[in-house]
Amino acid sequence: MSRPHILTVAKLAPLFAEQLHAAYEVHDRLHETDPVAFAKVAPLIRGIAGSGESKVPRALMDQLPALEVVSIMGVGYDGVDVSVAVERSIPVTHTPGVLNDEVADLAIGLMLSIARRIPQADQYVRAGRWGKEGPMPLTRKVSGARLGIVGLGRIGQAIARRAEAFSMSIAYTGRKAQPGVAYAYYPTATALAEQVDFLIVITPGGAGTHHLINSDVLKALGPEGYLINVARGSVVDEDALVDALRKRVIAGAALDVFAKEPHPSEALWGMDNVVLTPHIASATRQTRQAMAELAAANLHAHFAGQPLVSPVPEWQ
Ligand code: NAP
Ligand code: 8YV
Repeated sequence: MSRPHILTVAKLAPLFAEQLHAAYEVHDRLHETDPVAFAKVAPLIRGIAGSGESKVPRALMDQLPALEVVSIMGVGYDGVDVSVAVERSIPVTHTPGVLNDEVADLAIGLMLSIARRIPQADQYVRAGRWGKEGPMPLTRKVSGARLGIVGLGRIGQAIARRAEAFSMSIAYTGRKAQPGVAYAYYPTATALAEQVDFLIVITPGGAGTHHLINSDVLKALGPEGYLINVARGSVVDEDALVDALRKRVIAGAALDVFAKEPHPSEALWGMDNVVLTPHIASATRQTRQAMAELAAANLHAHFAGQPLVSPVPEWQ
């Protein structure tokens, strides 16, 4: 029997790509790299494979009459137009759960990095400033401080568990209070920001959270407050953030995600009160392996006529 044809819509992790090549005819980003060749194979494409950052818009799905399944190697799938997939009864799958620890670890790492100025301290030593200028200025204590979590989902809860070990007081916001959760709930990000020293953002991206963190939230966080974003760049109004950092409306920000990836605003590059990482929260060999296996397992299940392992909530 002929192998199903799959279109990749991102430069996929080698771990995922290897599994795809073993089982399918893979057309590697052909719609971008060779539109003429793509037009010929488009009618054969039965599956799309992408990453959490991938775009799968209506315009692409409209060119794929035989499309049956979209598998995203990532928990976030805000780039997929799920309403079109639902209209056409095309299941969409993602990789929840297997990356909770990794993303939570990085969120805590970023919080410590910006508060204790660890990357800046490293630069201070390397530039020979310790010997010339003496000790660095004092920094901000994290243990015992007040943490606000915007989005207390799977990863948000993993962050909260780690923060408990730092004796932090924990509060959160979301669209609703969560039954059985003892942390203080605030109905808006602004109300939460007013009450905390560190605000960690870990919601999905997409229209529902677009610019949820705006100038009002940053003002509420205040000149002693720090923002950490490990969610999606779209959740934070990046222009408002740059302005707030320049004017010291907030003390600092640590960002793993940006409005335009992989080209974050250059205004951030020269700032001393930021820590910037290139969307690496889940990027360890161990976790990417687990994500790749789950993303491949979803495709294999679909083509074997088995139940999907981890469909997105809209599909459940
Ligand atoms: P999850 O379990 O679905 O949790 C999402 C949380 O966000 C829920 O607690 C939800 O609470 C809240 N939320 C949703 N819409 C909201 C809104 N409009 N306003 C306020 N809160 C809202 O998802 P997860 O597995 O923790 O993943 C969360 C996100 O992290 C992903 O979607 C992805 O964007 C991001 N992520 C980033 C990386 C990275 O590499 N940086 C890696 C993995 C994930 P309510 O339903 O109560 O509102
Ligand atoms: C990855 C992510 O960057 O899971 C997500 O939503 O943003 C990250 O884990 C990506 O999806 C890896 O393919």
